[in-house]
Amino acid sequence: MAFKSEYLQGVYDKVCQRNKGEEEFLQAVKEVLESFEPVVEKRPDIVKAGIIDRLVEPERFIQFRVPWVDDNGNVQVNRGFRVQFNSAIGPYKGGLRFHPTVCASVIKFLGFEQIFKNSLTGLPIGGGKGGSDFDPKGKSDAEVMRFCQSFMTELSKHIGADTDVPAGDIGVGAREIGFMYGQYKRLRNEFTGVLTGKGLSYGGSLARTEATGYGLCYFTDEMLKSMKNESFKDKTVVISGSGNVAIYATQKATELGGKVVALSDSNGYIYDENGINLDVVKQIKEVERGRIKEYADRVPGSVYTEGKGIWSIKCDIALPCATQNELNGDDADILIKNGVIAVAEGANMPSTPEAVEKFLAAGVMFGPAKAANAGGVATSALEMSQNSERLSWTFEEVDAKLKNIMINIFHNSYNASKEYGLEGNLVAGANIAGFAKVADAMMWQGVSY
Ligand code: NDP
Ligand code: 2IT
Repeated sequence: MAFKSEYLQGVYDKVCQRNKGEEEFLQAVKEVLESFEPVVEKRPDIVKAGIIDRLVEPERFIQFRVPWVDDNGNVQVNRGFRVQFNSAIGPYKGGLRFHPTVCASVIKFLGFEQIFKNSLTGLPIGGGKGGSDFDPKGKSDAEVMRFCQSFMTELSKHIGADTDVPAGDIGVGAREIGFMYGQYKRLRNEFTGVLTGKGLSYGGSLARTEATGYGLCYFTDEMLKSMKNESFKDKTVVISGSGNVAIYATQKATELGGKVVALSDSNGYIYDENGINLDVVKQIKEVERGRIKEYADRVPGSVYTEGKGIWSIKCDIALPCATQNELNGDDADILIKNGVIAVAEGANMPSTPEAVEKFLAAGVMFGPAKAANAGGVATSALEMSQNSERLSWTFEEVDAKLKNIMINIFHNSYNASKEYGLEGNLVAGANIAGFAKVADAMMWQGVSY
């Protein structure tokens, strides 16, 4: 039996039965249920009300066909998804991912995690996620537009500014959000805040682009300070990925005094002992939509290495910002051997359960995704507020709110870990703190879902 509590074992067994073979989803559920061992002991009322039994089953799961025509006139078919996981504390909220690996399991794991993350922000947003197995890489702008229009034609039937508000994730940035917003408006004849991550000229929020990466560093900084009286100053930092989250994490970590020496993509990684030149990265990734390999051709002294292996670079702070399960137990061993003091997750579920266990056992400060990367969705919620008010706040206002939210998330997670006898275990702390508000709202609302 994986669980001490018979009740939790029963819940987990049922999830396994109902979602056979959905590895990522089962992994995410297992981790959360493990954190609930002390909760079910302390709160028989939660068990009796079937809150956890309901929590692991999505309120709604939508899957649809997305047909579109490529530049050669050929018909292509992709698969679209939206999971509306939990609406106890607010409208469903969560990104859309366009990547060939997207499937029901990936969307459900992301939607499930989003429930707790969104609750931790302290803002009124429920959990949702969506996407498609469409690969934007190598597609023309016109192809991306036709795909987005077809995807939104179905999705528009299920979302709305007070119902479900999608945003970006892997493969979905300003370009895709713009095309989808235009199509939603055309179909519904409504100018509302139905998506976040919008362009500034049509309702987007300042600092949303930067928010996840900045928020990750605000969280990490607070964790370093509160737990070990440390900071980013003069620390060597390794960041995986080279997309939205990685770029703005690099920017903030550098501003806070750290030296970021490596970035990666799914093909390989670059190492620059002088510290990453972010202008070059932004030109390659944001302007040219190129590969990280090109950095080494442009910056003398930097080196590109094909393959995984970024975690073999010696560092004090590691920030995985690419994708799920990108850092395994062996990577954790190397990082620990090399003296890493803190790991914080910019990506969703980037560390395998073995890796997390090793970090916690070795006393490495560990910031789990639900807490550490919540700055993106928190700022999305701030975008929703601005849209409702038909106002826009300054960059400084949004950034100050973001920082405050991240500091609160750290302390709420830390305090929950202490309250439940697991001081410093932020995995358990974030899961329990995120769950508290959702459970309370579900209790008050009766058996409605
Ligand atoms: P982007 O599409 O901007 O960048 C994704 C990066 O991750 C790219 O460098 C990409 O490399 C790499 N990557 C993607 N899939 C894989 C894979 N299977 N193996 C190795 N590398 C991969 O996405 P984001 O930066 O927005 O997202 C990164 C992570 O952060 C995701 O886990 C996302 O869920 C999470 N996140 C994002 C938020 C946001 O606001 N954008 C908020 C909170 C979390 P390549 O180009 O080779 O595919
Ligand atoms: O994983 C995430 O939190 C996101 N991709 C951001 C979601 C959002 O609604 O801004």
